[in-house]
Amino acid sequence: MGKFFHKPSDELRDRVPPGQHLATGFPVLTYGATQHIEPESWQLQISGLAQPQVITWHDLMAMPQSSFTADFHCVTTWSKLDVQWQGVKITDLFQHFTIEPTASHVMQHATGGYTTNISMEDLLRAENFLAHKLDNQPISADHGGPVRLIVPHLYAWKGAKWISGLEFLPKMELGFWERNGYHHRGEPFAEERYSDR
Ligand SMILES: Nc1nc2c(c(=O)[nH]1)N[C@H]1C(S)=C(S)[C@@H](COP(=O)(O)O)O[C@H]1N2
Ligand SMILES: [Mo]
Repeated sequence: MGKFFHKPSDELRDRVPPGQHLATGFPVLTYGATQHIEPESWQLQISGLAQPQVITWHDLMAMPQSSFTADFHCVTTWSKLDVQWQGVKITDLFQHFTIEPTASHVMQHATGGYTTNISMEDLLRAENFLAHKLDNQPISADHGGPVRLIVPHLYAWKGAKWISGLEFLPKMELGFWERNGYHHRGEPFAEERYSDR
């Protein structure tokens, strides 16, 4: 363990949530099999309480592109600061379809069957994005390429790798880890790791 994790220095400590250690490198954390998807065959299905539609790789590339520097916190206690991504802001993506005002929550769906739930309030923030580049390169399959969701203010399980759908819901439903005992929201500085139900 000592080889792979180290204690944060003083100036970084306030960016590392309680119970977390800095990881060296960028570990891969996947439940189940890595998905291999060609960019040209990637699609995002918009469903539920929204105008149904399919967003293709071509559509995504035509949207405004942004660069992001974001801290990454895995609930298994490792964090990585200042990860460099490129992609499309959720606020820009949401210009492309209408969402019914009764939609309060969203289920993220991923190829391979992973799901994770998030509230509209937590999803619709300026710092959230669909990522397609990591360190200036296409995201590798292990890290969720060609497209994954990143929600920097929540634990990283709240961003689906190989994202394939956003389903807009009238109330909270639980995703894969949330049904298996993880917290419904997952805010790292509040250590929202496990469900209290
Ligand atoms: N589709 C899918 N997305 C996922 C996961 C997964 O198993 N499948 N794991 C989550 C968890 S727990 C974490 S910490 C991050 C890990 O991303 P990484 O493998 O790029 O480090 O992806 C999240 N998104
Ligand atoms: Mo994680």
